[in-house]
Order: sequence, then structure tokens, then C-alpha cells
Amino acid sequence: GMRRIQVRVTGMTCSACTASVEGAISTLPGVARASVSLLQNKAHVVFDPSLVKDEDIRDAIEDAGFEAEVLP
Ligand code: 9UX
Repeated sequence: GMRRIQVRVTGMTCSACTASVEGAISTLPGVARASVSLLQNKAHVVFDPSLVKDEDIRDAIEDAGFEAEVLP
């Protein structure tokens, strides 16, 4: 089945930042949906855990230049 997580994302200051985080997550295999809130400093991601792991999502956000922490 699909897994959904929330990720705390810090360092986003404008809507282009949120777009770039969404883009970075969306290109990963197995990601069905990625939405990022600038006001909440959070990403919601729905994905197939057989294709991509929590850590891969965190790493993609960090590679895009932001700090990321998967929330419990
Ligand atoms: Mo504009 Mo958001 O440079 O970093 S994309 S503030």
C-alpha cells in the first residue's frame, strides 16, 4: 500500500522555494503526491514504500538546499 509522511522543511522563504522542494520530491520514483506548505514549513508526501524510502525523500529535500526531518 501507499505510505504518507510529513516532513519538517526549514529554510524555505518564498513560493519558489516550495515549488523547488515539490519538484525535488516529485521526481523520485514511487511518489504519488507531494505538497509543500510554506507557512507550516512542512511537506506532505504520499508514496509507494517499495520504490522509495523516507530517507530518500529527506535526502532529495536536502540536496535541493533545505533542511529536512521526517516527522514521527
Ligand atoms: Mo527566491 Mo526562495 O531566491 O529561496 S527561491 S527566496
